[in-house]
Amino acid sequence: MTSPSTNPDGPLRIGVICHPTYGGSGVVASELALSLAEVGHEVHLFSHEVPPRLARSPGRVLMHRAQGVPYPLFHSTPHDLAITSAILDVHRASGLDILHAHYALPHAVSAYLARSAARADDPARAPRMVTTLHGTDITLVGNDPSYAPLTQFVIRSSDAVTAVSHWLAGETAEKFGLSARTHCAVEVIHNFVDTEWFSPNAGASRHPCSLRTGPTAVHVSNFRPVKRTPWLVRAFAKAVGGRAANLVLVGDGPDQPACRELVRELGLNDRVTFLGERDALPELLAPACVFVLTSSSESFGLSALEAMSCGTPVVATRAGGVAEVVEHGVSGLLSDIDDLDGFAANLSALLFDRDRARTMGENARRQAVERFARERIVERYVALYRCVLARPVPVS
Ligand code: GMT
Repeated sequence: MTSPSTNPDGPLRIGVICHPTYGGSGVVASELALSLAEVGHEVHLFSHEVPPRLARSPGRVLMHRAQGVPYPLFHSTPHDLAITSAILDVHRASGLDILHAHYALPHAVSAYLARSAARADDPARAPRMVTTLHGTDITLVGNDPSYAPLTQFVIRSSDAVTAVSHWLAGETAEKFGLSARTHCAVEVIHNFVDTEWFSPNAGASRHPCSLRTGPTAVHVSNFRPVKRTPWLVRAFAKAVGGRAANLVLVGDGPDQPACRELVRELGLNDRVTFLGERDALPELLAPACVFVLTSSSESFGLSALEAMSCGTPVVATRAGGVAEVVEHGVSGLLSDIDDLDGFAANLSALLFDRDRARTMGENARRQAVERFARERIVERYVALYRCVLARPVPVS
């Protein structure tokens, strides 16, 4: 493969670093890696496990599962150091042009270390470092005093920084004191969806609620407190008020036991289904009447976009960047974060007015295709990589 210095439009060698857990940042990173490989770039993905979206695909991404070795002196095995070593190994063997870290911690730290080591070997060959901020790496974890100085340092040290929404870019600038004058500006590149895979035609025959009466709402998340799934169960109970309707909860995480208990308490056992973690998302999203999201903070809401792409309208709280994805009154209905009555009224409106839900679902699909289709957004990342590579080699 020729280097970008000899062919500025040629294929790039890209290292993507991400979390392998069920969660938006790992999904975006895996889908991006697969899309980049599909158009001819050489893509390496570094993580301590194979991310589920990569595992289900035959795409030509070179997976490096770096786990490190346990040692009695370590409290826990430092995967991030093993990942850094794996990146360096690949770079020394075949050369990497770009390291793309998804979620600031610890991946931007690994990218920074690998870039520093590569610069010590040969500054002209060292990869450039792009960091994509996803959400809680800025709003909760990265901003915690125990990590904030390092988060700020790696963001400022990146060759380019992107955020998945304007809202998150604003939060980053405010919390970490970035100024376009002294540091690279945070570029907003919204998340994307594969509109062919997440399609309104995704099979409905085996949907878990196909044997039940009444319309169905679906929610997908990792059940962390920020998703407020118990709040969702309460809002659902209020929205249906004893009428026949169903709630399907997909995913797993810390708040799932509390949700199960609440469902029992509210007598909703026949109406709420816990499916756990699933890969067959289009088949679960497309037949639903409405997708629900009740987060207290949400930088983008990838699962809402995937539902929209399936032609399913969204009822959500107006948290963070959600309003950049869901247009109130057009592709769904939004309410204030603590307005349980408002959320329940919106949910009730779309569950029990099929014509309104259908119209909003059609709008949602159209907006997903027009604004968030995979190909166009992936091109923006490639343009950013090329822009970063066109800059002179840094002196230090
Ligand atoms: O930041 C997180 O909470 C983790 C991350 C993930 O890996 O699930 O989610 C964030 O990144 C997604 C992909 O960019 C966004 O769609 C989610 O809105 C965002 N989550 C939050 O902001 C809570």
